[in-house]
Amino acid sequence: MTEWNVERAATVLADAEAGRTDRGPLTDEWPGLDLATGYRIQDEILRRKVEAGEHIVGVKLGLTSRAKQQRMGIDSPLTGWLTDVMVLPAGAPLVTRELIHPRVEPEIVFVLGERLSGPAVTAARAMEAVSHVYAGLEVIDSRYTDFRFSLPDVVADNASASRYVVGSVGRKPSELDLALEACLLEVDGEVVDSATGAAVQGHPAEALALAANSLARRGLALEAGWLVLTGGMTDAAFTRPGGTIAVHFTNLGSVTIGCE
Ligand code: 0L1
Ligand code: MG
Repeated sequence: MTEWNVERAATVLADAEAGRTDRGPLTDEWPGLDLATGYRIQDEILRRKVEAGEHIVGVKLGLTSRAKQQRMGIDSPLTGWLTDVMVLPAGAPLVTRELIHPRVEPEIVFVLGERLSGPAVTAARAMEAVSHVYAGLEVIDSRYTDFRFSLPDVVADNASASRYVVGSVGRKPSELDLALEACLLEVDGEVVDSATGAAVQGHPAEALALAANSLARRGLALEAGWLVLTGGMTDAAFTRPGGTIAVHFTNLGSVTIGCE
């Protein structure tokens, strides 16, 4: 039997993504997989993507809201990497056959005007680093069958990252009360869920601080110009070819994804 290690796990997950095939969680076969090793696998997959020409454009948080934690059965937030290849330009279709089983969730997105480096970053300090706030839709596509995973599994799988769309309305953080910023999630024109920014760790700034402090434990920081997806505000919506998923925010505008 082949031993599990970081390189092998990275290859298995990268192959699943490239081949659009899901698989069982790593921990079914590697019960000793811990959180720190999960992040080493995540970083190894990123290293290979960068070597292949992708550029890091930011970070995503996952499982920052109660809705997401309850749905996935995991109560710890996590971080993952965003690259330029994951961007879905506004108006471009989501081609579902290019992915495994994509789901879509509404997010509040920060663009950083300055570097943000932990430890001990507070929500107030985190917001000072934010240049603009946007609406977003994240497309998640776990490489694990039925999105069944433990925390080390989903960390290794880059927090199920797949695609994301950022809205066109950028607001200065001082113009908004982000805890009260509300969104409606629509599937095929019907409202299926709603939330306010308070769903994300009480305030999305807390999620941003969490990302900076979590990266600092690995000797990393959030860089100026990066995007930060602060985590799904509601449960994720299922996609289907021909379907449309939209989010409408109070002040941040709307974002729509049409699925093919
Ligand atoms: O697949 C998942 O739901 C885990 C990633 C979490 C995404 C999020 O909460 O934004
Ligand atoms: Mg998300």
